[in-house]
Amino acid sequence: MSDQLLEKAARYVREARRVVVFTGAGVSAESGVPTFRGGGNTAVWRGMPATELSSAELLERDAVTVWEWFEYRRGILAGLSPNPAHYALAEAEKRYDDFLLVTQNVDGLHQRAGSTKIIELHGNIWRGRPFGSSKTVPLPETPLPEIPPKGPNGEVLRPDVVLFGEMLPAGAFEEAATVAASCDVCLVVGTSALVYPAARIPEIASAAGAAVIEINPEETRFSDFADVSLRGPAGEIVPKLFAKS
Ligand code: BJW
Repeated sequence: MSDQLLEKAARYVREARRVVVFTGAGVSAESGVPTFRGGGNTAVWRGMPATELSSAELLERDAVTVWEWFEYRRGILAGLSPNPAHYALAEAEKRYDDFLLVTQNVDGLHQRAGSTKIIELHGNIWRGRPFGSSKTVPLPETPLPEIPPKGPNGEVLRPDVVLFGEMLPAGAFEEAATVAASCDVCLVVGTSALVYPAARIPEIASAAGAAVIEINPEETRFSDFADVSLRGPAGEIVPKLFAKS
């Protein structure tokens, strides 16, 4: 990544009043969280790809296997910590009156780093909810005492995570889209931007005239929309970008 590109991106960030950050699995890669597609340590478990494991179809057929897959990941996540990218984004929100972090991640690492202005489009692995209900139950403990876990009234819980073929939490996408439509700068960090409707968020920002800055070691389908592409790991580039802004 050249100093010139970093300076160009820093200028956008410095002059912005309304900032949206859109993050994906890559922002947590340096914490040790596997990404879904590319970036090396792609998630496969018991020979099944994440697309099959994290599907509404499997949850309906075999909730125990889905919970075992989530428990395997919760066990890994419990030992991991936020990295410098998470911390830099948590600091950045204090600079702006209008700031929103829209994450596709379910790992909770942004909140552990201190982010508060956040929308989780795909839910959170540390919560469950009864089938057919949006009333969430915190599940901070791993391993869980039983699988599937039960709620306070003995009701069977499912993960509070948006699986393939499921709708996003009511209002979450709409709120993120409204803010994206009026931001000055949209940072797109560590995502392949392949999964919809989430990937619409940076597209909406770009179409509305925001400067789009992509941070990713690899080219993505979104690279063509970006005003600046900073190639490299988020844990290195995000802190540098805000330090220069
Ligand atoms: C680094 C780095 C470093 C590495 N620093 N970067 C149109 C066409 C075809 C299909 C569809 C369509 N519209 C919708 C669909 C279906 C589907 C979909 O989008 N499929 C696509 C794959 C095509 N979408 C859905 O099913 C959604 N629901 C929906 O559409 O509902 C409406 C509906 C209902 C009923 C019937 C029909 C429609 C819901 C999608 C929910 C996705 N959930 C998941 C799993 C969560 C559960 C779990 O955690 O197990 O969310 S999928 C998975 O992908 C996860 C992620 O949030 C999401 C996005 O992935 P992300 O974050 O971009 O990660 P990667 O791995 O793809 O990329 C990592 C990037 O990091 C890479 O670029 C690396 O280079 C980079 N990287 N190291 C910075 N150090």
